[in-house]
Amino acid sequence: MRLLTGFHLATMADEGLGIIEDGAVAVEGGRIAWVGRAADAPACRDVIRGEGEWLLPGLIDCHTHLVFAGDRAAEFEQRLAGASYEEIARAGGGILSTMRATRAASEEQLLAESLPRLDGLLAEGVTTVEIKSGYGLEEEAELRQLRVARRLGQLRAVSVVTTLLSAHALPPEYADRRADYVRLVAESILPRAAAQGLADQVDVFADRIAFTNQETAEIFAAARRHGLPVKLHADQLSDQGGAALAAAWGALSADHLERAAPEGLAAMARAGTVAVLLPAAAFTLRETTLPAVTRMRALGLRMAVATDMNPGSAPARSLLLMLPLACSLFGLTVAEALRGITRHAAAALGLHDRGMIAPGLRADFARFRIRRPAELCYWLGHNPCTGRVVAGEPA
Ligand code: DI6
Ligand code: FE
Repeated sequence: MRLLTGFHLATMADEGLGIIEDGAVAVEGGRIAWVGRAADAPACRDVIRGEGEWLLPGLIDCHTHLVFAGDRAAEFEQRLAGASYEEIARAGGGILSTMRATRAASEEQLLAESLPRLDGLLAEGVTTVEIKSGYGLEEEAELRQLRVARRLGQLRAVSVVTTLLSAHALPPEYADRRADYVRLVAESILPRAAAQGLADQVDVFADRIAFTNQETAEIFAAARRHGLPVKLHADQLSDQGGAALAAAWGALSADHLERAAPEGLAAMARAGTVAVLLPAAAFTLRETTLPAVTRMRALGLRMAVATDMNPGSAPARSLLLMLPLACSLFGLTVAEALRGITRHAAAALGLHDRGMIAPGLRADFARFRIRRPAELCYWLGHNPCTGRVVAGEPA
Protein backbone atom coordinates (compact mmCIF):
# COMPACT_ATOMS: atom_id res chain seq x y z
CA MET A 1 0.00 0.00 0.00
CA ARG A 2 1.17 3.51 -0.85
CA LEU A 3 0.06 6.71 0.86
CA LEU A 4 -0.30 10.11 -0.78
CA THR A 5 -0.25 12.68 1.98
CA GLY A 6 0.49 16.39 2.38
CA PHE A 7 -2.34 17.38 0.04
CA HIS A 8 -5.70 19.06 0.21
CA LEU A 9 -8.24 16.96 -1.65
CA ALA A 10 -11.02 17.96 -4.03
CA THR A 11 -12.57 14.50 -4.32
CA MET A 12 -15.71 15.43 -6.33
CA ALA A 13 -17.40 12.70 -4.31
CA ASP A 14 -20.25 14.81 -2.93
CA GLU A 15 -22.59 17.39 -4.48
CA GLY A 16 -19.82 20.00 -4.52
CA LEU A 17 -16.07 19.65 -4.72
CA GLY A 18 -15.80 17.10 -1.92
CA ILE A 19 -13.10 19.05 -0.12
CA ILE A 20 -10.91 17.40 2.49
CA GLU A 21 -8.23 19.75 3.78
CA ASP A 22 -5.04 18.11 5.02
CA GLY A 23 -6.14 14.91 3.38
CA ALA A 24 -4.52 11.66 2.35
CA VAL A 25 -5.23 8.82 -0.07
CA ALA A 26 -4.03 5.24 0.22
CA VAL A 27 -3.65 3.26 -2.99
CA GLU A 28 -3.11 -0.40 -3.69
CA GLY A 29 -2.98 -2.32 -6.94
CA GLY A 30 -3.63 0.85 -8.94
CA ARG A 31 -6.88 1.54 -7.07
CA ILE A 32 -7.87 3.85 -4.25
CA ALA A 33 -8.04 1.89 -1.00
CA TRP A 34 -8.78 4.67 1.50
CA VAL A 35 -9.53 8.43 1.51
CA GLY A 36 -9.66 10.73 4.51
CA ARG A 37 -7.87 13.19 6.73
CA ALA A 38 -4.10 12.74 6.92
CA ALA A 39 -4.30 12.46 10.71
CA ASP A 40 -6.42 9.31 10.35
CA ALA A 41 -4.40 7.70 7.55
CA PRO A 42 -3.31 4.08 7.76
CA ALA A 43 0.40 3.53 8.37
CA CYS A 44 2.35 3.05 5.13
CA ARG A 45 6.07 2.86 4.48
CA ASP A 46 5.68 3.90 0.85
CA VAL A 47 4.74 7.58 0.94
CA ILE A 48 4.32 10.25 -1.74
CA ARG A 49 4.47 13.50 0.17
CA GLY A 50 2.87 16.61 -1.31
CA GLU A 51 3.91 20.14 -0.52
CA GLY A 52 0.48 21.36 0.46
CA GLU A 53 -0.77 21.14 -3.11
CA TRP A 54 -4.32 20.26 -4.10
CA LEU A 55 -5.01 16.77 -5.37
CA LEU A 56 -7.86 16.25 -7.83
CA PRO A 57 -9.03 13.16 -9.67
CA GLY A 58 -6.98 12.84 -12.87
CA LEU A 59 -8.51 15.22 -15.41
CA ILE A 60 -10.57 13.81 -18.29
CA ASP A 61 -10.88 15.46 -21.70
CA CYS A 62 -13.99 13.66 -22.95
CA HIS A 63 -14.27 15.19 -26.46
CA THR A 64 -11.25 15.70 -28.73
CA HIS A 65 -10.37 15.32 -32.38
CA LEU A 66 -6.67 15.44 -31.54
CA VAL A 67 -5.40 13.07 -34.24
CA PHE A 68 -5.21 15.03 -37.49
CA ALA A 69 -2.64 16.47 -39.88
CA GLY A 70 -2.03 20.09 -40.79
CA ASP A 71 -3.75 23.19 -39.49
CA ARG A 72 -6.38 25.65 -40.66
CA ALA A 73 -4.89 28.93 -39.52
CA ALA A 74 -5.56 30.37 -42.98
CA GLU A 75 -9.29 29.63 -42.59
CA PHE A 76 -9.16 31.31 -39.23
CA GLU A 77 -7.90 34.44 -40.97
CA GLN A 78 -10.73 34.14 -43.53
CA ARG A 79 -13.23 33.99 -40.69
CA LEU A 80 -11.69 37.04 -39.07
CA ALA A 81 -12.24 38.77 -42.41
CA GLY A 82 -15.94 37.87 -42.30
CA ALA A 83 -16.39 34.38 -43.80
CA SER A 84 -18.51 32.02 -41.70
CA TYR A 85 -17.57 28.49 -40.59
CA GLU A 86 -20.49 27.14 -42.60
CA GLU A 87 -19.58 29.06 -45.79
CA ILE A 88 -16.02 27.75 -45.63
CA ALA A 89 -17.28 24.20 -45.09
CA ARG A 90 -19.73 24.42 -48.00
CA ALA A 91 -16.92 25.69 -50.26
CA GLY A 92 -14.94 22.48 -49.65
CA GLY A 93 -12.75 23.81 -46.85
CA GLY A 94 -13.33 23.09 -43.19
CA ILE A 95 -13.40 19.43 -42.22
CA LEU A 96 -12.66 18.41 -45.83
CA SER A 97 -9.47 20.44 -45.88
CA THR A 98 -8.24 18.54 -42.80
CA MET A 99 -9.46 15.33 -44.45
CA ARG A 100 -7.10 15.94 -47.38
CA ALA A 101 -4.14 16.57 -45.09
CA THR A 102 -4.98 13.57 -42.89
CA ARG A 103 -5.43 11.19 -45.82
CA ALA A 104 -2.06 12.30 -47.21
CA ALA A 105 -0.24 11.72 -43.91
CA SER A 106 1.37 8.40 -43.06
CA GLU A 107 0.60 6.72 -39.76
CA GLU A 108 3.99 7.83 -38.44
CA GLN A 109 3.42 11.43 -39.53
CA LEU A 110 0.01 11.48 -37.90
CA LEU A 111 1.49 10.12 -34.71
CA ALA A 112 4.30 12.67 -34.73
CA GLU A 113 1.86 15.56 -35.25
CA SER A 114 -0.55 14.35 -32.58
CA LEU A 115 1.85 13.43 -29.79
CA PRO A 116 2.75 17.01 -28.79
CA ARG A 117 -0.95 17.83 -28.57
CA LEU A 118 -1.48 14.92 -26.22
CA ASP A 119 1.60 15.89 -24.21
CA GLY A 120 0.18 19.37 -23.71
CA LEU A 121 -2.91 17.87 -22.08
CA LEU A 122 -0.89 15.51 -19.90
CA ALA A 123 1.20 18.41 -18.60
CA GLU A 124 -2.05 19.87 -17.27
CA GLY A 125 -3.02 16.77 -15.29
CA VAL A 126 -5.08 14.86 -17.86
CA THR A 127 -5.08 11.09 -17.28
CA THR A 128 -7.94 10.07 -19.62
CA VAL A 129 -8.59 11.45 -23.09
CA GLU A 130 -11.18 10.65 -25.72
CA ILE A 131 -10.00 10.79 -29.34
CA LYS A 132 -12.26 10.68 -32.40
CA SER A 133 -11.66 9.69 -35.99
CA GLY A 134 -13.49 11.70 -38.62
CA TYR A 135 -10.76 13.22 -40.77
CA GLY A 136 -10.10 10.13 -42.86
CA LEU A 137 -13.65 9.70 -44.18
CA GLU A 138 -12.59 6.56 -46.01
CA GLU A 139 -12.03 3.16 -44.55
CA GLU A 140 -8.25 2.95 -44.40
CA ALA A 141 -7.71 6.52 -43.29
CA GLU A 142 -10.37 6.24 -40.57
CA LEU A 143 -8.82 3.07 -39.18
CA ARG A 144 -5.37 4.70 -39.38
CA GLN A 145 -6.57 7.60 -37.22
CA LEU A 146 -7.93 5.18 -34.63
CA ARG A 147 -4.72 3.13 -34.64
CA VAL A 148 -2.75 6.31 -33.99
CA ALA A 149 -5.09 7.10 -31.09
CA ARG A 150 -4.47 3.64 -29.64
CA ARG A 151 -0.71 4.01 -30.10
CA LEU A 152 -0.79 7.34 -28.28
CA GLY A 153 -2.26 5.49 -25.32
CA GLN A 154 0.59 2.98 -25.43
CA LEU A 155 3.30 5.64 -25.72
CA ARG A 156 2.14 7.65 -22.72
CA ALA A 157 0.69 6.96 -19.28
CA VAL A 158 -2.88 7.89 -20.18
CA SER A 159 -6.14 6.08 -20.88
CA VAL A 160 -7.30 6.72 -24.43
CA VAL A 161 -10.97 6.17 -25.30
CA THR A 162 -11.45 5.97 -29.06
CA THR A 163 -14.54 7.09 -30.94
CA LEU A 164 -15.46 6.30 -34.53
CA LEU A 165 -16.75 9.53 -36.12
CA SER A 166 -16.72 8.52 -39.76
CA ALA A 167 -20.01 10.39 -40.12
CA HIS A 168 -18.33 13.74 -39.56
CA ALA A 169 -18.65 15.14 -43.08
CA LEU A 170 -19.67 13.70 -46.44
CA PRO A 171 -16.46 12.94 -48.37
CA PRO A 172 -16.41 14.52 -51.86
CA GLU A 173 -16.35 11.13 -53.65
CA TYR A 174 -19.86 10.54 -52.28
CA ALA A 175 -21.21 14.04 -52.97
CA ASP A 176 -24.21 12.72 -54.93
CA ARG A 177 -24.38 9.33 -53.18
CA ARG A 178 -25.05 10.18 -49.55
CA ALA A 179 -26.85 6.94 -48.82
CA ASP A 180 -23.89 4.94 -50.11
CA TYR A 181 -21.50 6.65 -47.72
CA VAL A 182 -23.80 6.13 -44.75
CA ARG A 183 -24.05 2.47 -45.72
CA LEU A 184 -20.26 2.24 -46.04
CA VAL A 185 -19.91 3.59 -42.50
CA ALA A 186 -22.65 1.39 -41.03
CA GLU A 187 -21.82 -1.82 -42.88
CA SER A 188 -18.09 -1.70 -43.41
CA ILE A 189 -16.05 0.92 -41.53
CA LEU A 190 -17.86 0.50 -38.21
CA PRO A 191 -17.85 -3.31 -38.23
CA ARG A 192 -14.16 -3.36 -39.12
CA ALA A 193 -13.25 -0.85 -36.44
CA ALA A 194 -15.26 -2.87 -33.93
CA ALA A 195 -13.73 -6.19 -35.00
CA GLN A 196 -10.21 -4.79 -34.70
CA GLY A 197 -10.95 -3.34 -31.27
CA LEU A 198 -10.22 0.15 -32.56
CA ALA A 199 -13.44 1.88 -31.52
CA ASP A 200 -14.83 2.12 -28.00
CA GLN A 201 -17.82 4.20 -29.04
CA VAL A 202 -19.50 5.80 -32.05
CA ASP A 203 -20.28 9.46 -32.72
CA VAL A 204 -22.09 11.31 -35.53
CA PHE A 205 -22.10 15.00 -36.47
CA ALA A 206 -25.82 15.65 -36.89
CA ASP A 207 -26.22 18.98 -38.59
CA ARG A 208 -27.52 20.55 -41.78
CA ILE A 209 -23.92 20.64 -43.09
CA ALA A 210 -23.30 17.06 -41.97
CA PHE A 211 -25.75 14.17 -41.39
CA THR A 212 -29.52 13.98 -40.97
CA ASN A 213 -31.33 12.34 -38.08
CA GLN A 214 -32.33 9.46 -40.34
CA GLU A 215 -28.71 8.88 -41.35
CA THR A 216 -27.64 9.16 -37.73
CA ALA A 217 -30.18 6.52 -36.74
CA GLU A 218 -28.79 4.15 -39.37
CA ILE A 219 -25.30 4.49 -37.95
CA PHE A 220 -26.50 4.23 -34.36
CA ALA A 221 -28.34 1.03 -35.23
CA ALA A 222 -25.08 -0.41 -36.58
CA ALA A 223 -23.29 0.68 -33.40
CA ARG A 224 -25.93 -1.10 -31.35
CA ARG A 225 -25.52 -4.29 -33.40
CA HIS A 226 -21.82 -4.21 -32.56
CA GLY A 227 -22.37 -3.41 -28.90
CA LEU A 228 -20.82 0.06 -29.05
CA PRO A 229 -22.26 2.98 -27.07
CA VAL A 230 -23.13 6.13 -28.97
CA LYS A 231 -22.84 9.89 -28.59
CA LEU A 232 -23.80 12.80 -30.81
CA HIS A 233 -22.52 16.18 -31.99
CA ALA A 234 -25.93 17.74 -31.45
CA ASP A 235 -27.57 21.08 -32.17
CA GLN A 236 -24.35 23.04 -32.58
CA LEU A 237 -24.96 25.14 -35.69
CA SER A 238 -28.70 24.51 -36.02
CA ASP A 239 -31.47 22.89 -33.96
CA GLN A 240 -31.96 19.51 -35.59
CA GLY A 241 -33.63 17.86 -32.63
CA GLY A 242 -30.26 16.32 -31.85
CA ALA A 243 -30.67 16.34 -28.08
CA ALA A 244 -33.91 14.36 -28.31
CA LEU A 245 -32.38 11.98 -30.85
CA ALA A 246 -29.40 11.30 -28.58
CA ALA A 247 -31.72 10.68 -25.65
CA ALA A 248 -33.93 8.33 -27.68
CA TRP A 249 -30.88 6.19 -28.45
CA GLY A 250 -29.70 6.22 -24.85
CA ALA A 251 -26.55 8.07 -25.89
CA LEU A 252 -23.82 8.47 -23.31
CA SER A 253 -23.58 12.13 -24.20
CA ALA A 254 -24.84 14.83 -26.51
CA ASP A 255 -22.16 17.38 -27.21
CA HIS A 256 -22.29 21.13 -28.05
CA LEU A 257 -26.06 21.77 -27.62
CA GLU A 258 -25.86 25.51 -28.29
CA ARG A 259 -29.22 25.34 -30.07
CA ALA A 260 -30.82 22.37 -28.30
CA ALA A 261 -34.56 22.63 -27.76
CA PRO A 262 -35.98 22.56 -24.21
CA GLU A 263 -37.84 19.29 -24.89
CA GLY A 264 -34.62 17.71 -26.09
CA LEU A 265 -32.79 18.69 -22.92
CA ALA A 266 -35.64 17.30 -20.83
CA ALA A 267 -35.43 14.03 -22.76
CA MET A 268 -31.69 13.90 -22.08
CA ALA A 269 -32.31 14.34 -18.38
CA ARG A 270 -34.78 11.43 -18.39
CA ALA A 271 -32.36 9.24 -20.36
CA GLY A 272 -29.33 10.12 -18.24
CA THR A 273 -27.47 11.47 -21.28
CA VAL A 274 -24.60 13.76 -20.27
CA ALA A 275 -24.43 17.28 -21.76
CA VAL A 276 -20.89 17.93 -22.98
CA LEU A 277 -20.19 21.66 -23.19
CA LEU A 278 -17.47 22.83 -25.55
CA PRO A 279 -16.71 26.48 -24.82
CA ALA A 280 -13.68 26.70 -27.13
CA ALA A 281 -15.91 26.12 -30.18
CA ALA A 282 -18.37 28.77 -29.05
CA PHE A 283 -15.50 31.17 -28.35
CA THR A 284 -13.67 30.54 -31.64
CA LEU A 285 -16.85 30.76 -33.73
CA ARG A 286 -17.84 33.88 -31.76
CA GLU A 287 -21.20 32.29 -30.96
CA THR A 288 -23.85 34.49 -29.43
CA THR A 289 -26.25 31.58 -28.96
CA LEU A 290 -24.94 29.66 -25.97
CA PRO A 291 -26.01 26.38 -24.34
CA ALA A 292 -28.97 26.75 -21.96
CA VAL A 293 -26.97 26.11 -18.82
CA THR A 294 -29.61 27.47 -16.46
CA ARG A 295 -32.16 25.06 -17.90
CA MET A 296 -29.70 22.16 -17.86
CA ARG A 297 -28.98 22.86 -14.20
CA ALA A 298 -32.68 23.03 -13.37
CA LEU A 299 -33.23 19.71 -15.16
CA GLY A 300 -30.43 18.10 -13.18
CA LEU A 301 -28.47 17.29 -16.34
CA ARG A 302 -24.89 16.28 -15.74
CA MET A 303 -22.67 18.77 -17.54
CA ALA A 304 -19.19 17.84 -18.74
CA VAL A 305 -16.65 20.27 -20.19
CA ALA A 306 -14.10 19.40 -22.89
CA THR A 307 -11.71 20.99 -25.37
CA ASP A 308 -13.20 19.68 -28.65
CA MET A 309 -9.55 20.03 -29.74
CA ASN A 310 -9.71 20.24 -33.54
CA PRO A 311 -8.05 22.30 -36.26
CA GLY A 312 -11.21 24.17 -37.27
CA SER A 313 -13.85 25.25 -34.78
CA ALA A 314 -11.84 24.69 -31.60
CA PRO A 315 -8.06 24.90 -31.87
CA ALA A 316 -7.95 24.39 -28.12
CA ARG A 317 -4.87 22.66 -26.76
CA SER A 318 -5.58 23.30 -23.08
CA LEU A 319 -8.26 21.65 -20.96
CA LEU A 320 -7.50 24.01 -18.07
CA LEU A 321 -8.32 26.98 -20.29
CA MET A 322 -11.80 25.50 -20.77
CA LEU A 323 -12.52 26.12 -17.07
CA PRO A 324 -12.55 29.94 -17.13
CA LEU A 325 -14.31 29.82 -20.50
CA ALA A 326 -17.00 27.49 -19.13
CA CYS A 327 -17.48 29.76 -16.12
CA SER A 328 -17.30 33.20 -17.72
CA LEU A 329 -18.77 32.42 -21.14
CA PHE A 330 -21.33 29.72 -20.24
CA GLY A 331 -22.05 30.61 -16.63
CA LEU A 332 -20.92 27.46 -14.85
CA THR A 333 -19.97 27.60 -11.19
CA VAL A 334 -16.50 26.56 -10.10
CA ALA A 335 -17.84 23.25 -8.81
CA GLU A 336 -19.76 22.59 -12.04
CA ALA A 337 -16.72 23.35 -14.20
CA LEU A 338 -14.39 21.13 -12.15
CA ARG A 339 -16.92 18.29 -12.00
CA GLY A 340 -17.22 18.80 -15.76
CA ILE A 341 -13.60 17.77 -16.38
CA THR A 342 -13.62 14.94 -13.83
CA ARG A 343 -16.74 13.16 -12.62
CA HIS A 344 -19.14 14.16 -15.36
CA ALA A 345 -16.50 13.74 -18.08
CA ALA A 346 -16.11 10.14 -16.88
CA ALA A 347 -19.88 9.69 -17.16
CA ALA A 348 -19.82 11.11 -20.70
CA LEU A 349 -17.44 8.27 -21.59
CA GLY A 350 -19.41 5.64 -19.70
CA LEU A 351 -16.49 5.11 -17.32
CA HIS A 352 -17.58 4.23 -13.80
CA ASP A 353 -14.12 3.59 -12.40
CA ARG A 354 -12.80 7.17 -12.33
CA GLY A 355 -13.62 10.85 -12.08
CA MET A 356 -13.68 11.01 -8.28
CA ILE A 357 -11.30 10.31 -5.43
CA ALA A 358 -13.20 7.49 -3.74
CA PRO A 359 -12.39 3.97 -2.56
CA GLY A 360 -12.44 1.37 -5.32
CA LEU A 361 -11.82 3.82 -8.16
CA ARG A 362 -8.65 4.08 -10.24
CA ALA A 363 -5.78 5.86 -8.50
CA ASP A 364 -5.48 8.57 -11.17
CA PHE A 365 -4.70 12.01 -9.75
CA ALA A 366 -3.55 15.47 -10.77
CA ARG A 367 -1.55 17.72 -8.39
CA PHE A 368 -1.89 21.50 -8.49
CA ARG A 369 0.00 24.27 -6.73
CA ILE A 370 -2.95 26.53 -5.95
CA ARG A 371 -4.40 28.03 -2.78
CA ARG A 372 -7.98 27.06 -3.56
CA PRO A 373 -9.74 25.11 -6.34
CA ALA A 374 -11.37 28.28 -7.70
CA GLU A 375 -7.94 29.34 -8.94
CA LEU A 376 -8.21 26.67 -11.63
CA CYS A 377 -11.25 28.47 -13.04
CA TYR A 378 -9.81 31.92 -12.59
CA TRP A 379 -6.38 32.17 -14.20
CA LEU A 380 -6.36 32.27 -18.00
CA GLY A 381 -3.45 30.46 -19.61
CA HIS A 382 -1.71 29.36 -16.42
CA ASN A 383 -0.75 25.78 -15.68
CA PRO A 384 -0.20 25.08 -11.97
CA CYS A 385 -0.05 21.29 -12.42
CA THR A 386 2.94 19.84 -10.55
CA GLY A 387 2.44 16.21 -11.50
CA ARG A 388 0.16 13.30 -12.27
CA VAL A 389 -0.35 9.92 -10.72
CA VAL A 390 -1.66 7.20 -13.04
CA ALA A 391 -2.93 3.92 -11.57
CA GLY A 392 -1.02 4.75 -8.40
CA GLU A 393 2.30 5.52 -10.12
CA PRO A 394 3.80 9.01 -10.46
CA ALA A 395 3.76 9.84 -14.17
N1 DI6 B 1 -18.12 19.83 -34.51
C1 DI6 B 1 -16.97 20.39 -34.18
O1 DI6 B 1 -16.85 21.25 -33.37
C2 DI6 B 1 -15.89 19.77 -34.91
N2 DI6 B 1 -16.56 18.72 -35.55
C3 DI6 B 1 -17.84 18.82 -35.33
O2 DI6 B 1 -18.63 18.03 -35.77
C4 DI6 B 1 -15.27 20.67 -35.91
C5 DI6 B 1 -14.30 19.94 -36.76
C6 DI6 B 1 -13.54 20.81 -37.71
O3 DI6 B 1 -13.90 21.98 -37.97
O4 DI6 B 1 -12.53 20.32 -38.22
FE1 FE C 1 -16.26 17.93 -31.89
